[in-house]
Amino acid sequence: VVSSASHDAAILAASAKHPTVPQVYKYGTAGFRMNADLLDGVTFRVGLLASLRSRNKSSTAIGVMITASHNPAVDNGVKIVDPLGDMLEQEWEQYATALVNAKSDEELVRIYNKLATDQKIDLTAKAKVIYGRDTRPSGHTLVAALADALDATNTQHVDYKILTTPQLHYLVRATNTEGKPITYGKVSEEGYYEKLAEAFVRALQGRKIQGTLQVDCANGVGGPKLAEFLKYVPKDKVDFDVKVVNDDVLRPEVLNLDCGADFVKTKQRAPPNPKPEPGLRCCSLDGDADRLIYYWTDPDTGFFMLDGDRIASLAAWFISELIESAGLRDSLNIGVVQTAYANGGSTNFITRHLNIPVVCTATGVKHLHHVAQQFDIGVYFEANGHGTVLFSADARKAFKQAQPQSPGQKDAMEILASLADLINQTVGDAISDMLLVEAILAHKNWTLRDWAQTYRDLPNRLVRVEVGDKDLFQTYDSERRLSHPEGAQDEIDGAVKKYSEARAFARASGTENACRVYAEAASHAQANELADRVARIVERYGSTSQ
Ligand code: G16
Repeated sequence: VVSSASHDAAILAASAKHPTVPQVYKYGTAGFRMNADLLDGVTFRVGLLASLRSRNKSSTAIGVMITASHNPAVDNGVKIVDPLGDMLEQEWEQYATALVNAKSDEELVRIYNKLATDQKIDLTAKAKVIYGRDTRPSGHTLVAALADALDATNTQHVDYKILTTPQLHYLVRATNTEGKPITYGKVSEEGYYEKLAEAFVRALQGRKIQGTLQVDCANGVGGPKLAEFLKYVPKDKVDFDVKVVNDDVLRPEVLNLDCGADFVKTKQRAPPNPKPEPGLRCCSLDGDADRLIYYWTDPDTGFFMLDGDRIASLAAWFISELIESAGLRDSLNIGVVQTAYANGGSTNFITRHLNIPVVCTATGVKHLHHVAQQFDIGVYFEANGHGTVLFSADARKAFKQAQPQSPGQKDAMEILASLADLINQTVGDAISDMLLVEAILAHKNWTLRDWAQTYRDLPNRLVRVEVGDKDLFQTYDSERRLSHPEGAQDEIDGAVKKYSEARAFARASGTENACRVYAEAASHAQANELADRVARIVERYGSTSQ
């Protein structure tokens, strides 16, 4: 047990080794994310918060992930994972922001102690933090800053070294449920692979996977981790022919460069290297393997992409059919959660054709996750390929305990139970989502072309606009409209009116120093023109010299 004076002294001494660079920091869409040179002090302070959070949550393990996911290699980031593997509770984001913005070591200690007092945190209680990082070289020193904060606060810590983001989320939940009836899985990376491989075999129920799948790993952590996972798939039970490409993690500069899910989604084309064979089933992960996009190129019609909206509609369709076959339609509800980036074509298909309600939230899986938890089965995906399917405790119980009246019902329940294990319940997980898609395609005996024919996307375009001050842009209505700068929304509305079936919006990114503009319309030419017009409006209103 340490006295509060020695606790303060330990933090002061450690903090002196990890100064922050003066500027305003904000816990954004996915934690603090910026050029890695600015992050040493930030990561140290996040370590302090993680230890407080653990003590605030009955000494359960809290996760810290060091990654900048889709951002360029020079960036890095740090985010906190709550005890059940979901993102840090939003109220605590402001505490993280306050700690990181402290102007001196003394002020830092004051804010830290005030937070402990306000939240009635016992600083002598045990605390535990587990952490991992992606393949960025800067991760190494940031982890050292984090460990210094954990040592200074007497926090037990486990360094899981290089992991995908969803693996760290898995480990947090597994750690906190170990030995309990709600156990999530073995507390190891191996446990993660075993759980997924076992559930994948069960989900397939002997169905054959057609042809080869080429997986572009963005030259990030997904490459080695996917290769490792594949060793766990039993060859005698599943013939899964995967070709892993863009898996070079030794040259940091190629991370996310002209490859990966963000490239494919924003550029709407396949990575140039290796050029996909026409007709080959392909998918791309992002830099920390939590996003997934499918695509193929056709010799006649060219590139075709199946993004997060397509994955959401495929999963919602398949699962609602299974619920029907299992005779559980009246006892379990299902809903889909999307953001403003969801293609209007997908929203129409899900609500009108599948008859499943759709809720729209602000960007960031932390927002979608909480809304999805309100359904027995909550399917949530961002158009960029980040998402998952959540099953409530009632749903999981029903899959295991309901008495099947026919072999068909029994099969449906077994597949549903296997999906609840296969699909990561903590956060979007590209490897797990990929196995889900592969299992559904195998059950339906579908090619990507069959899948693509379920509905028509409205032509759309996403543009990144650099502005003088992105914080001028304030939104409402789940980020579909701008309240500030004044006048900007009226101009956007005026632009949208000029096109048919059109929709457009602008918002400040929470992971990059830029604004994003999305536009969709009846034709590609119109969507492009509208996106350009709105981008010019944003440029004008975002200029600080205006
Ligand atoms: C992160 C978030 C996603 C979000 C994306 C872009 O993804 O986890 O939920 O969609 O950033 O956010 P923004 O438009 O605010 O920059 P990732 O894969 O980079 O961690």
